[in-house]
Amino acid sequence: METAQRVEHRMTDKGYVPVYTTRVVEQPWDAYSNTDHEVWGQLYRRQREILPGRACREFLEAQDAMGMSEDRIPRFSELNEILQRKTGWTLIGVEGLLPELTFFEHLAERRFPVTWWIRRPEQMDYIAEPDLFHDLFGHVPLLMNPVFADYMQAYGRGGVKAHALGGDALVHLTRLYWYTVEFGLIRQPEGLRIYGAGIVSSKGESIHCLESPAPNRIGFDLRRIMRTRYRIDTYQKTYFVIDSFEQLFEATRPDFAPIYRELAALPAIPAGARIEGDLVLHAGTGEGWVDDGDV
Ligand code: HBI
Ligand code: FE
Repeated sequence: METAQRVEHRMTDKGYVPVYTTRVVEQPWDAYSNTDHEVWGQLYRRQREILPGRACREFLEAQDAMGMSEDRIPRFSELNEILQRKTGWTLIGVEGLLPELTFFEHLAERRFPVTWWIRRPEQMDYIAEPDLFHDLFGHVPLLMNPVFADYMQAYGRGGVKAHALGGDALVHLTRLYWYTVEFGLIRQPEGLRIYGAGIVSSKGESIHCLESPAPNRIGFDLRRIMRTRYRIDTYQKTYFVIDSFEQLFEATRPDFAPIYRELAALPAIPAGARIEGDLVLHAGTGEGWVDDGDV
C-alpha cells in the first residue's frame, strides 16, 4: 500500500472536474488530526439529531450495530470485522472518485470504496465529491442489510456488463444508482423514509426530501428512473420511492440489455417532470426549478 494522498476536484480549462484515481490505500487512521475527528463528530451529531423519524429504521439500527459514534472516525478494520460477518462486504480505502468500471468491479466483488480523507471544517455543509463522511456515514450502514447488500453487488455486476455494452447503457444505469443508492426513499408503515446515502449525509436534503412541496415523489419504476435526468449540484427535483429493498433487488434480476435498447429510442425525461403513468405519491410544485444542465 502506498501512502494516501488527498485527491479532489481540480480546476482545469474544462472547469472544475473530479480527478479519478484507482489506488487502494490503507486508512491512515493514526494520521487523522483532532480537527478531522471533530468534523466527523459534528457532522455525525447533526445528522443523528434529525434522522430519527426521517431515515428508515434499517439505516439507523445498522449504524448503531456497527458501533459508529460521534466520538471519532471509525476504523475500517473494525467495521470490516462486523460487516464481513454480516453480509460479506469489505470496505477498501480509496483517494476519491474511481473510474466507473473500477468502481463497478469493486462492487461486483462486495468491496465498497470509501474515501479515506474527510472534508475540512469550511466544507462542512457542501463538498463536491464523496468524502469519508458521505461514504462511511451515508453508504456503509445499509451494507449490513442482506437484501440491500445483494442489490449493491448485483448493481456492480450490471455496471461491468453495461460498461462492455457501450452506448447509453451506462447513462441509464448511473441514473438507477443516483435515484436509489444516492437519493432513494422507501415507503414504510410510518410513512416515507430515507435510505439514499446522498440524502442521509446532507442535513438540508434530509429535511427537503420529505417536507418540501417542491419535489415530486414517484413510485419506483425501473424504466422511468433510467430515463430521468438528474442534477448533481442542487436538491433533487424528483425522488423515487421503493416499497421494500426486496423490490429494489428484484428489479436487477432481468438482463438490462433489452431495456437499454428500448430506452435508447425514447427521449430522456427532465428531472422535475411528471409523465403519464407516474405513480405520484406527493406531487411537487416544481417551483423555482430550471431544467438546464440536467445530466
Ligand atoms: N467512485 N469512489 C467512488 N465512489 C462512488 O460513489 C462512485 C465512484 N465512481 C463512479 C460513481 N460513483 C458513479 O458514477 C456510479 O454511478 C458508477
Ligand atoms: Fe455516494
